[in-house]
Amino acid sequence: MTSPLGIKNPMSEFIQDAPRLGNQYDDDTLLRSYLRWRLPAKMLAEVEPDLRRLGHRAATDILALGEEAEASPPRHVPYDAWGKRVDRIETSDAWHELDRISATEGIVATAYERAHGVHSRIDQFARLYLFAPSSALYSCPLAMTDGAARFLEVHGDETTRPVFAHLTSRDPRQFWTSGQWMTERTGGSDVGGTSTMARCESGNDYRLYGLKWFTSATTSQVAMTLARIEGAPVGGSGLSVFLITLRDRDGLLRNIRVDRLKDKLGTRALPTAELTLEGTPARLVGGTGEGVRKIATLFNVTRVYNAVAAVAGMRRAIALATDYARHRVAFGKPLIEHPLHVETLAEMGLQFRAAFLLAFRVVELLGKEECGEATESELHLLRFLIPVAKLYTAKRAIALASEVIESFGGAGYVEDTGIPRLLRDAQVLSIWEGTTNVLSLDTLRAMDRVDALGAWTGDVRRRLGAARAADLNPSAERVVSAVQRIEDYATRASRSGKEFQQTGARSFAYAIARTEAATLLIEHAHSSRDRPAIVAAQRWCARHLAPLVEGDELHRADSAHLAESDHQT
Ligand code: MFK
Repeated sequence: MTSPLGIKNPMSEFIQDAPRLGNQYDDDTLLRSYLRWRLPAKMLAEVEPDLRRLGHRAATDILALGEEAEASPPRHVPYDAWGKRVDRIETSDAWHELDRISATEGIVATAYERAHGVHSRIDQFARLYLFAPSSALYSCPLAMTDGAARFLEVHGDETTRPVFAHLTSRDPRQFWTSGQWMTERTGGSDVGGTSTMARCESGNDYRLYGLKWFTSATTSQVAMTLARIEGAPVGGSGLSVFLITLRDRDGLLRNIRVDRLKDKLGTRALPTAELTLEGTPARLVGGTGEGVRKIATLFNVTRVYNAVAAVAGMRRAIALATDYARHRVAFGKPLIEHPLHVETLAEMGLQFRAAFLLAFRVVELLGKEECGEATESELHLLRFLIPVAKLYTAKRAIALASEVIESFGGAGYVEDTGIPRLLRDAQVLSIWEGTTNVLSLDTLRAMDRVDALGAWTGDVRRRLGAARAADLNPSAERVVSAVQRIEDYATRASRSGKEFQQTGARSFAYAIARTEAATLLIEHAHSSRDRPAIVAAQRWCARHLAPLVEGDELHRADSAHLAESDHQT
């Protein structure tokens, strides 16, 4: 370009290259290394072509559909042209196509076919991991569908078997998704306060009356929800679980009014609605009462989805940032040649590795549990590590998305680059399916009646003992010390009472997450003997084993001052 004065300015011709994505399976060295480590070679040879194909689609047609769905958000049509209440939720063609693809790719079905026994969940979650970051959050209905399928598998009967078959089908004409309607106006955390009422019609057939404040994926064919049968006691134990078939043969909602769609920070392609149940027909599943305990079967699956979706989002953000850094020139050379930028990318890579291994650790345990092959100790570990993995990966995904935005400079802050979406969509991960604090307290709950902590410390020590290597031993020693600190802390906390425990619960959950991740990084490095894996284990153990919060009276009083919550009114 030449200025009016005739001076040629080379900088004005500088155009940035948009970041590009390659095959998301081939490019993901950690995923491939992990699968080589954890899967039998024969199984990997069988599933790898599917994963590679999906990795290609995640960077091509699925990515394009996700972008199209994001650009055409859902619309609520309350009335038809003649004034009849219809409550249609219109979604884009791309959203429907993502539904069909998720069926044919077996994103849910693979888990229930169990073609590879205990390893089937690894195969299935690897598919979700590739699909999720391109899918405009179609992973959300799939999470609830999988949770509902597991709930029906455990608690259902012959009348719910056809629904289970739909939820786990690979045939797009047969495939159904399920919603999970737990949140009411009283909040998404305190589910025991549910006020939806269930009136019996006959046998297990009921009608529901109430208001559901957040219902994701309202376009699903069925939904699982909680309600209190008339006369049942207050609290979570007085609730029961119900299956709703949303529409009649004409496609109209069955006594469900859509009050409005939510206007959300992110997840914009996902129809999230407020609904009023006005005598909605519903089927009681799993018997009366103990609804919170029963529906935990469902939300423990969706929490694993959350963890895998979080690490998938981290990996996508890193892929974009790394490609950009290779092309974006500043101060005379590509960003990737600037030592401080490399350091920033390396720290992101380290955070991602730790979070990835933690998420897939619970995937492995879930697979064992579902195949009836988990030991009692592994069942305790699964219960203990699900909230830990969910809360930790969610927080890391948000922090990493923010860092990646910054690594794009101003371009990362501009909507039409698509980069801000990384953060908007990540932010929900620490909110839905249980907030960080609710899940930190759930980690304590998991230790209530069984020695889950003892199961975990024993497991970590045993695994570290089996992963000895000269270049990893100093790291392993640090982890052994961290385990001891956690044990001592837990003893002090339980002697000091509930308030101490609850005050420190978040730091406790983080310490478990980081120590479990450290163990996994060491095991992975020990098995792969791969230089990045060794460095990751060493760096993680040197820097990231977390301090614990002593929640004693003085600490709590000081916190109250800082939080300004000590004002007497
Ligand atoms: C891509 C990823 C997409 C993800 C999909 C997103 C879709 C989002 C749509 C949503 O619905 S978001 C809303 C999600 N809401 C939650 O996740 C609920 C968060 N709140 C909690 O988890 C609370 O901790 C809880 C509601 C469970 C507290 O309720 P209570 O009634 O105070 O619990 P209580 O009395 O401690 O426990 C009742 C029973 O449940 C106990 O068993 P017992 O009856 O035998 O004593 C508990 O042990 C059991 N329980 C609780 N949590 C459990 C559990 N059992 C197993 N696993 C758990 N996690």
